[in-house]
Amino acid sequence: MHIIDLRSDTLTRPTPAMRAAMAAAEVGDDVFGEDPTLNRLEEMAAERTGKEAALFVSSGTMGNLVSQLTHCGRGDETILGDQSHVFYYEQGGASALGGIHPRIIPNLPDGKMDPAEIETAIRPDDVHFPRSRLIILENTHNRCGGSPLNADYMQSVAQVARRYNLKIHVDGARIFNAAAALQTDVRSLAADADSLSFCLSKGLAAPVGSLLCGSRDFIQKARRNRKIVGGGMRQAGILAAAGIVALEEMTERLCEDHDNARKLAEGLAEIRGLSLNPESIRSNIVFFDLTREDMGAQELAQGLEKSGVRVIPLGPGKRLRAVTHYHITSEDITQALAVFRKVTAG
Ligand code: TLP
Repeated sequence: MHIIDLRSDTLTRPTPAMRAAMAAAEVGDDVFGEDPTLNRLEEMAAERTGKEAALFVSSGTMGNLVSQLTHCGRGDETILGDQSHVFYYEQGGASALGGIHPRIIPNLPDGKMDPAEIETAIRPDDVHFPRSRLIILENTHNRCGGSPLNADYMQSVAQVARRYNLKIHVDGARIFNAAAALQTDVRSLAADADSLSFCLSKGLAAPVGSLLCGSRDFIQKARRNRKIVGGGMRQAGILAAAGIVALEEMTERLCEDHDNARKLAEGLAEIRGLSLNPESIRSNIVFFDLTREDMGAQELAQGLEKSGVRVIPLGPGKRLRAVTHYHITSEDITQALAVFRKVTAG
């Protein structure tokens, strides 16, 4: 059976060009700074994001953790959204390992946090309070339906940050999706960020890795923090070689994933018992809800799975997620919609 796996874009497997590049990669020991392929990837990442330097890390989670450890000391506070990946899905790593305190404010449906609410959350200098240090934004915003944050919004948050001498970190796991959705480049979306991490191993289809980007000084400190969390890798050029192909060949095609997500959303919206607004789909993530009483999200996901379509049910409720990516074609979406119709009818 042909499986249409819409659980995540993290499922993408390396392309033939990536495998060839990995096999041929020139490598060295990166802890000595001697892996030429890795050094090249870091230079490319810095260039693409408009930052002075970049650091290869094993995952998006590690990029966000190392960034927080670098911007903040023990007892410092970060301000982040209640739907953010850092808050929701990263085991509270910054608190567990760095003694960093999270201050949660609500995410709006489009993934933003109201700049006025951010400002209100910033602590005055008082012995009772932690020190506010860092604002964390997410672009695109995963739990807010893959919505992209534009450069104007970034600027409005940066104005608040500068007024109070706070830094901004962007969890840009899918920043190339954001750039594709907004028809802009990553540089302009990153211009107001002090640091930005992005993933090679989601829509860009590389097997492993993320890049943390920022000033030369920030990245030098981040390199120490990567080492302390066990992230100093040796002949990582094998992985970087795939990452270089990802940056060279895979960013321009992301709009295909977005078109497929929109097609999926439009089809799902027509199915009785499912609810979503296709107009809100801006990138490759589609959240939808079951409106019927007699079926839960787990049950629907199990029914779909039997017919070769995989989606993720979110907890025990009525919400599910589908994500389009490199291995999903427009025909797959047509076929997946037919399966959805069959399973929801039966
Ligand atoms: N997201 C995964 C799951 O963890 C939910 C997914 O399937 O979407 N930031 C954002 C915005 C992410 O969506 C993710 C992964 C990460 C960071 C973490 O990346 P990894 O998995 O590389 O640690």
